Amino acid sequence: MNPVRRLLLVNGPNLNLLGTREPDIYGHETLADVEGLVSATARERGFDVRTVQSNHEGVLLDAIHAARSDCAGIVINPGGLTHTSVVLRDALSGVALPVAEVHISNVYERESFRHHSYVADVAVVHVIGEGVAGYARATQQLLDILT
Ligand code: CA2
Repeated sequence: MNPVRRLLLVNGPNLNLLGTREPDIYGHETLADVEGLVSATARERGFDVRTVQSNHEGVLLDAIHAARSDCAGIVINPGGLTHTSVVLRDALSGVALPVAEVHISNVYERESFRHHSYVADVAVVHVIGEGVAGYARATQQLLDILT
């Protein structure tokens, strides 16, 4: 078992807008609520959580690279980068940590350009379309693998 008891929570572009617009798709909870939920879920299992949200791809890549030295796994909602970003996928596969992919909405019931994820096959956990609560389930499933 990895002795490191920390997770990295990554939220991609535009997720800082959670709770402010499009509540019919993304609900009323804010990014702070998401970060609090994941932190509380992890704390119950003795893990702490480092959070990052950015609208800049390189910032996300740097945070993922840094996790290699002091995190045991990554919970990520890559936002729209899910459907476009080979470099994000390469960063996740490069650090070789277990990854949980979360989407608040059911991307498979939305536009066809949301049906493909570059992250899906480098993730070991996938929670799609369960709202913000899906972050807690993804965290639990990742911790089940790690502990
Ligand atoms: O359902 C998800 O969690 C998504 O990752 C959210 C992304 C979208 O591009 C993916 O296809 C699915 C978009 C995040 C934008 O979040 C907003 C939240 C509130 C208001 C506006 C945007």
